[in-house]
Amino acid sequence: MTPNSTEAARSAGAAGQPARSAAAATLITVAPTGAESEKATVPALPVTLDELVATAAECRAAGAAVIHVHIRDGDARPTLDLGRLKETVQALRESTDLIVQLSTGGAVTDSFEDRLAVLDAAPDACSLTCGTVNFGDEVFANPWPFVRELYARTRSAGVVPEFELFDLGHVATLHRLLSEQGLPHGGHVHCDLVMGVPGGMPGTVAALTAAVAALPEGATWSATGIGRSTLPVLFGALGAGGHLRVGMEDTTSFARGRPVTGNAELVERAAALAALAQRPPMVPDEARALLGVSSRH
Ligand code: KMH
Ligand code: ZN
Repeated sequence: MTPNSTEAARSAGAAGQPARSAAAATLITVAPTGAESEKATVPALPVTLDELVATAAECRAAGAAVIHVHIRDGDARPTLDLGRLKETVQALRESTDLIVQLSTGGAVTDSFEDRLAVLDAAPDACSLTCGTVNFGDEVFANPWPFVRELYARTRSAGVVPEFELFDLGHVATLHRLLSEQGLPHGGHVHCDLVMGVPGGMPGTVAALTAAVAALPEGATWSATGIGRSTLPVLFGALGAGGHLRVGMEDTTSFARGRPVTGNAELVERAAALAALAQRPPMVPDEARALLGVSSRH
């Protein structure tokens, strides 16, 4: 174990600094598109660059600080085309001050090679899933050698990872990563609990509490509940001092029998509930300070 990794195992806060834990303000991430829903069945899903940029601006105005990005091709199918990813990063940076977090999860059909190459689009941040999980009828594959390689590349590329945790075993893998390689670029560990995926941990307050208790000391976290677990997870996360991820990647229903009309209404609802909990949304510059993402200027 290197001195850096020893420190990481002890505390996920930056070395020599107090751990940045439960915050007074709420970090809201919007995940507007995902790779699973089809435009034909969900017309409000942003799939073109223009739709994504418009959504990003609306969600920023509603209280989002981070955008978790999956892109689509000309036929609205998920793609990891590097040219399109670079164009998307540039367009989002020009039109908003949101932290741009590219998905390295992609779709379940994407190759490991293409998923690693996402970092070449030079985003501010990326998702990094810490293990394989059944994903409905599919498998979202994240074997240890891939996770280890992706983490090493985030460190050398200077991209801040967000550790996506779909199951308690993924938390164990996060500890293993940190003890082997040390802290991420930016010096701070931030996780996202993705709950309620058929095959992953359930979207319940009991599961959230267990996962949070197992996180590295000093780590911050957000949570999102897929489908009908959206609201239980949102309320549980706010009550437990966590941050929030919302968006049409995770739910396409606003309420029973009422489809989401756009991502902004999901962000607006999260922001209103966070304000009610006396933890109003943080702006992107505050999120940069929390996550260790460097300022663009
Ligand atoms: N689309 C899922 C297979 C991520 O973005 O990093 C993977 C996913 C996770 O959405
Ligand atoms: Zn995603």
